Amino acid sequence: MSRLIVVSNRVAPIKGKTSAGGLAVAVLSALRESGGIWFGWSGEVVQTAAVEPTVVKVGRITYALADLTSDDHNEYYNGFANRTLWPLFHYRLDLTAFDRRCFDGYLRVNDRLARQLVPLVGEDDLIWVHDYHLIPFGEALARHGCRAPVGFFLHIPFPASEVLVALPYHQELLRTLFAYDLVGFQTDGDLRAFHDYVEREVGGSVDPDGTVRAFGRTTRAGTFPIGIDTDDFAALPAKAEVQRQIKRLKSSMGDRQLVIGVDRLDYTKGLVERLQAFEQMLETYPAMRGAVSLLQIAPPTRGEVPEYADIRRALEAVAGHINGRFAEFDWVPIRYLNKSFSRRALAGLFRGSRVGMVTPLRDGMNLVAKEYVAAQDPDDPGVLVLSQFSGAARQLDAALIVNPYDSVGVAESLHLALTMPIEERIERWAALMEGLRRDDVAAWRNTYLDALRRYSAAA
Ligand code: GDG
Repeated sequence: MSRLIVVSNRVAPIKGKTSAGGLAVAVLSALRESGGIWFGWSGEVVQTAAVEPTVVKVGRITYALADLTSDDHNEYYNGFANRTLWPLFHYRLDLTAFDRRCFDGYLRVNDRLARQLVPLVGEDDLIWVHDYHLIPFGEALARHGCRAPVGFFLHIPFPASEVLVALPYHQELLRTLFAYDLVGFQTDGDLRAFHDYVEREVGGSVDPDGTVRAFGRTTRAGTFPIGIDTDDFAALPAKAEVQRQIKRLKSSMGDRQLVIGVDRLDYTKGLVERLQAFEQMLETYPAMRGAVSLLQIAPPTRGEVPEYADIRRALEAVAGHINGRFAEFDWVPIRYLNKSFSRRALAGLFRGSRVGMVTPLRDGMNLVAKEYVAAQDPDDPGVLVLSQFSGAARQLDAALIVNPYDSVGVAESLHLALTMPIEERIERWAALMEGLRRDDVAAWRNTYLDALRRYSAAA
């Protein structure tokens, strides 16, 4: 079996348990199986970046870590990746910064990282590059003489071309995607948007077999929806420490029901709209006052990007407003926690909650939706309320699908979820779980890597 090289902006912690999220779980098990390298940013910002990455070998996995200078960090990471591509690809043109200097920094860092990786690449290796930070990485590899097969997977949405073309250098960026042997997207909608861009904006063409031609180059593109390690997640609530925590949660709630939301504190996750829909539910259904609380966990991320401080303030204000309006001396409607929990603790909180609210305004997939379902008690499962704008909604159609902008509609669905008879809850949950077991993270990884091997052998 050829050796795998995974490239992502951040590398999972080398030491400690694999309590990491979806990407890390998928990648680690593949690397353990075939042996290989995980290459990415060390997380360190230094004055002068070393020419070679730091290499640490643990079992069959070699971690290769590169540092960034503070200019790199500002222009590549905080700048073009998180202030341009992230908001733009999530349809937030109003929050998108257009700064050529940051784009140049992004290209420069991609080039340098690729140059650092090339000496580590062997003849039979297979390279898998992840996400929006690293779109030009494949082209940079080729520039530095790498001939190994290289695939790319985009974890976030691919936007409609009307949105994408607002980026002044969209062609310069998008042509680099054609250096890959395979470009993977989360959903058919993302793939369609990519095809549409190719055909209508740059006069390219798409063959029925998935071959895409543009800029005088050829690549393949397909849909590979990411999954979770379903059985592993489903086993977490049975652990003794998680059982203890579920008990504690239940005794804090008494007879009341809990609705849970878990999201990085990000403006794409629809947190303010979610709280407003919860408020709407309390307004429309007064019997719910005192009977249900929303536990919102929102660990802060990307604190150096100003838009993230804004969303934090907005969320605090709306949570405060709702609690001020409805709270009683023995009940608060919103429990808002601005910190992170262990994976196990999250599984316990999911298990203890009657409803999981996953209502992003845009999301490539959303793994929390899948984790919430996997953590449920098969005999008494909770209900998932899921945004139509998440990639997950394409697969999890037995959830209650909502439009997160429609607070009245979300409030109705939430009420329906809270009052749903047990037979219907079990039926919906079983249908969701069947899909999650079939399309798990191993299936995602294997389908993608098989396709990459096939296409690169045919090229
Ligand atoms: C990107 C795309 C796509 C959250 N809080 C805590 C915690 N988490 C974990 C969740 C989940 C992961 O982080 C978040 O994954 P999501 O998929 O929900 O969202 P993004 O971070 O935006 O991920 C997304 C994903 O990539 C994969 O392709 O689905 O669309 O945006 O696993 O459980 N984990 C722990 N403590 C927390 O407080 N331990």
